[in-house]
Amino acid sequence: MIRLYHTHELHPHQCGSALVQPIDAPLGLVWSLVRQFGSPQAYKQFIKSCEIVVGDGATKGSVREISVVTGLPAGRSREQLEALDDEAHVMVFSIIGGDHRLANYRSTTTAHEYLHQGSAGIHSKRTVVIESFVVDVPGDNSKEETRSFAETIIGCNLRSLARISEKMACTVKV
Ligand code: A8S
Repeated sequence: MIRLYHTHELHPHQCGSALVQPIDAPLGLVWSLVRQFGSPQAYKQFIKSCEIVVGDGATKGSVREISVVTGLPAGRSREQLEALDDEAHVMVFSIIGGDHRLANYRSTTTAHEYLHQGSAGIHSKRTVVIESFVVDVPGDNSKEETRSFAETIIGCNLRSLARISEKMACTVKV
């Protein structure tokens, strides 16, 4: 499953990698945040606003226009939903425009549930989210710079997703 969705062929001028985020919350809850193509700001903290400009935000081909918070080397990004599978828990989107340096960016996010065996035989449902990406390396940057830039943003997004999901899971429990 992981090999199927997170193995990408890289052209010589591209880079990419995959990040893994364990979350102490059930898959259904985590997925309900990830799957909202029209509301990435629900957990992505660098996004100021998002508008669906093509489609309904749930079907392949939908396009969103996001604006980014100030302080980043970008203002806007136009992104297309390539796949949203609520059964397999897979979401793929690509960046198709904007005033930033991530050309031909494509990211795949999958979520997987596992049973955590706690002390005293207490079991809880936890989730692992994996996000991988491929992107062109701009001519004046190295692969390493481009990869670490994207990884920094994705890492922040995934930690925020974990924080919010765990908070919501906690609220539901009590
Ligand atoms: C995502 C992942 C990334 C988003 C990047 C890498 C971006 O939204 C930000 C800064 C940029 O310079 C590029 O899942 C862009 O959102 C925060 C505007 C695309």
